[in-house]
Amino acid sequence: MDILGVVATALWAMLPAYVPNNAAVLAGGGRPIDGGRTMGGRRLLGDGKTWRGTLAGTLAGTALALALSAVTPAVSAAVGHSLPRFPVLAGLGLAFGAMLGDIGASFVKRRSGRERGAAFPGLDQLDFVVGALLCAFVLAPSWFGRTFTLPVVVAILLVTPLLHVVTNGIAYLLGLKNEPW
Ligand code: CTP
Ligand code: K
Ligand code: MG
Repeated sequence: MDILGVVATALWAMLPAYVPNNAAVLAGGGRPIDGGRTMGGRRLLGDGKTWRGTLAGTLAGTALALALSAVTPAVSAAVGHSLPRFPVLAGLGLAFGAMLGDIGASFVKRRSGRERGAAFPGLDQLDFVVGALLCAFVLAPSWFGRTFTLPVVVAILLVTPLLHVVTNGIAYLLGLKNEPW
């Protein structure tokens, strides 16, 4: 596969993992997952990780995966590359995994003394990628093996931080997010 095909596959396959965090920003609020509990004097996760945001993000990413599957042949023809469809478990794994990765990062941030909203460069940009890939591997191993070849994974790791910075910057400028990360 040429480099454009690799990048197109990387972006396409990760769309169901890119959307959940943004959906959570729009839908978030309500009861925090940690219920206010603390560990070592600091919140377990913090008020930024809620049940509603997590559910909304997971549903949005899974729904997007199903919608993308319906238009895969048309988009593949348009871009001239054979893009993958998303089995339900692959979409669910990518979406829920993205949320889990983000939640895991908040756990790490709180343990390292960072308050809600504090930046953790590197972790902020890749937490959801690691979570999404791990979860997709667990829930849809054969789809994972077919889709995420080594070059595709490398492309994801290179392109995602860039996309993350741009989309979060836009969300911040639109007043949707309190911090641009
Ligand atoms: N959000 C949510 N549930 C999630 C993830 C995000 O409700 N599982 C919402 C919250 O309103 C959160 C906002 O999306 O404040 C932005 O998400 P994020 O930047 O991940 O959270 P932060 O508030 O910055 O908190 P943290 O420092 O823990 O990342
Ligand atoms: K985050
Ligand atoms: Mg944040």
